[in-house]
Amino acid sequence: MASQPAREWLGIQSLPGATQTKLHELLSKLKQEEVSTVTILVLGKGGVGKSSTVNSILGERVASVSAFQSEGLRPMMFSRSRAGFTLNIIDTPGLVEGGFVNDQALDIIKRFLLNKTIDVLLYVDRLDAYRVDSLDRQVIKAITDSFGKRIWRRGLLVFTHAQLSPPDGLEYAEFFARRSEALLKFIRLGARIKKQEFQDSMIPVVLAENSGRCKTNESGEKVLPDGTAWIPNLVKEITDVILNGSDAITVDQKLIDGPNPNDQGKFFIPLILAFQYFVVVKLIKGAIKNDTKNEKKPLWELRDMGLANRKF
Ligand SMILES: Nc1nc2c(ncn2[C@@H]2O[C@H](COP(=O)(O)OP(=O)(O)O)[C@@H](O)[C@H]2O)c(=O)[nH]1
Ligand SMILES: [Mg+2]
Repeated sequence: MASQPAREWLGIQSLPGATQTKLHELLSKLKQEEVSTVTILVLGKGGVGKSSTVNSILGERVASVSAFQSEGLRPMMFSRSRAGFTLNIIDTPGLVEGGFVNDQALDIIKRFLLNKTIDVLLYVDRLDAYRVDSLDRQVIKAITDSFGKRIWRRGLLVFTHAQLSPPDGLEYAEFFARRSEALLKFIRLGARIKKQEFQDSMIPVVLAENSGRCKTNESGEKVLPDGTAWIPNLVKEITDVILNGSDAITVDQKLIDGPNPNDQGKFFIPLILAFQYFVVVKLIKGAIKNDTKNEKKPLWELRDMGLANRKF
């Protein structure tokens, strides 16, 4: 798929000055580390705020936002460049349809990503959901099966709708901690990551509030209930993930067609079975051969050979 050349990132100028300064600092930090292109993949269920978050980061209304999940089927990549730095953000349709993971949607996303390198995965969900269920686990498993476990080393969990009043008189921090813990546990289970490994490289959890009614600070930056300006905070976490020493995920044909990247070993199973088959067939054939050798020749055969004349 031909990708259009990156447009100048004008949207950044619509963000408050304080945010622009912080973003520029982060971009130069990346450039110092010789990272000049960053590609962010945004995944999650439908209606959780993926497109809105893309728009918030870019400072432009480019991804179409809908309250009623009538998203298109195709992923969209928005590319913006700024001072020699290119940011690609890939917005995707929701991964769930009718209560199940939509494999077709996932397939389309994988094909779209062919020959692209994913630097960061933003897994988006709502903060104001009170339960995680088997569907969350299925979605996480589907992502893991498609891109491999290691995509989570490049993953960030983003909770939208961060400006909420927790239910049941819970403190905000307590509610956030519980919600994070519940979803992180599902990521660990869905991706089948060992507990220790998971704790050693904790997936960062970041809050976002895309609503136009989000509170702002004196500089006009949208803030979380604790006063953190969330856009620079999210971009900072993205930068940290890029520099955390793990590898980016390059999507090649092998990853798309190939065996489940988590089951590399299983690739050999057909070969092993074929090998066993040949060994067994050989053994059986050998056994039959021996049998025929040892077998007494039937009389008719002896007769045909002219050896049994007298006997008939
Ligand atoms: N209050 C609030 N609404 C949001 C937030 N993010 C998204 N929405 C709304 O949720 C609906 C779905 O958002 P959208 O970005 O289209 O979700 P997507 O399907 O995951 O791309 C839209 O009506 C958005 O305006 C948020 O952080 N806070
Ligand atoms: Mg969307």
